[in-house]
Amino acid sequence: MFRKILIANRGEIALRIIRACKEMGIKTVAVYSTADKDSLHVKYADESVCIGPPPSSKSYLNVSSIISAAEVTDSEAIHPGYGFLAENPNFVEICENCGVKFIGPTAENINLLGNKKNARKLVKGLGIPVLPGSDDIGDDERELKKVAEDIGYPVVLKASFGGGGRGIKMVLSPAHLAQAYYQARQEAQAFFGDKDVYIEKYCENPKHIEFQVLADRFGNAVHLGERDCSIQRRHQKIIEEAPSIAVKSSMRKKIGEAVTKVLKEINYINAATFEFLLTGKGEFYFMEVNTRIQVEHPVTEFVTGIDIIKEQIKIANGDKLKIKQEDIKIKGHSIEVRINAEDPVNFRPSPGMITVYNKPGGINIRVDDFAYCGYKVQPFYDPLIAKLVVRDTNRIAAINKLKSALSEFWIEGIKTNIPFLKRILSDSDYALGHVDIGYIARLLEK
Ligand code: MV4
Repeated sequence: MFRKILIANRGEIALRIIRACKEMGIKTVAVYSTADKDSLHVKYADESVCIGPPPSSKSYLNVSSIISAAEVTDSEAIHPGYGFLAENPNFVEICENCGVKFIGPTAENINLLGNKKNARKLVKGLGIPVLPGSDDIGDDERELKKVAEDIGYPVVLKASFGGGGRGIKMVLSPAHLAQAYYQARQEAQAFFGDKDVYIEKYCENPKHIEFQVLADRFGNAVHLGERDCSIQRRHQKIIEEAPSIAVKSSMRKKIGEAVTKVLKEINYINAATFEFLLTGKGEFYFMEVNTRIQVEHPVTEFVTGIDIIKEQIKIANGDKLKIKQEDIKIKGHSIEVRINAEDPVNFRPSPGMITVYNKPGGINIRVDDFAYCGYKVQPFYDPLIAKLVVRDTNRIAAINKLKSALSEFWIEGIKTNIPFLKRILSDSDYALGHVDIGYIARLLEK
């Protein structure tokens, strides 16, 4: 097993990875920007290296600083966490060329799935349902018009290299198609450096369901069931749960088997998440694959009992996946809320000094965080300061446990979204499971 791992990230995920390493007897190296010198990930790691000034572009995205840090500390592997360099195939290649193991998929895996149009074509060919659309639309406006007519309006235009909600345009009628198309291409070029876009039928009021998967280099792959991540605002997830009350075990088995088949087919290695839209009629449609550990992985860990970070490390080390699909049982119901340093009314970031920090405790209550009393929340990064995750026997019990735990969370000095989270947890539509990707917009209209 690796002797020492460098964690190329900050915040709660850096701490989460350090904990997994400690339990496995692996030494850890934290990297940090000057703004993060007082962060817990720096204090809890065995060693730490400053990699630059506060802006991410000069620190957590600074490839040469990070590689140098790995070399001077004799680190054998790098865990990228999520965001930053986690899905950058060039970084993966640089790591491998420098003799440092990247804890994640291969550069080839990321290249293949990072192009959403290609990913759609690939999974479609392997029997996974995709929305009606076109694999290839050239530069021809007439052809585009015809494809849209065949699909039926409304349609969406998506950037092949978009993702996470960026680079998607809805078109309601033929009159708006051409303009939307040129605008979509121009924006795709500006944001993602590639103007390629594809077209799909627009899916009305779906749930966002995603499947967690793990695969080793020997062709073994398992799925850990799904998460329901429908509660989001402007493509930022707020509440995630596992399992989804809208997914029957027969459907879980069917989709799970299909996604593990894709992984085996493309020799995928490590953790991945397959995102789907689920319609009110119970139809699944593939959206995209995320080739990283995700923020919301703890809900899956709670209902399966599997430590996904430890599995990632073992897979990267070349170990054979010991988990068998038939041994994976979904037990109870888990819900996670994301606690952000933001104004609960206007959602604006609220950095500053935390003067009181008291977190909840109890059986089946987990807090993944990195703050403490006296810690200064920095304005340069993601506003996520903690994830509160619970597990109980069923969804209603989990909601009640979460409400109770949230009432114990006591943070002063900065504003947090806790009041907004409490409002959702007390909403009758939420309790009834009447949620889809438009839920938050509707709640804010109430
Ligand atoms: C869609 C869609 C409806 N129909 N595709 C947004 C994020 C990106 N991964 C894909 N997204 C969507 N694709 C079709 N054909 C609606 C969305 C979407 C969405 C998806 C998941 C969670 C939240 C969302 C919010 C707005 C739009």
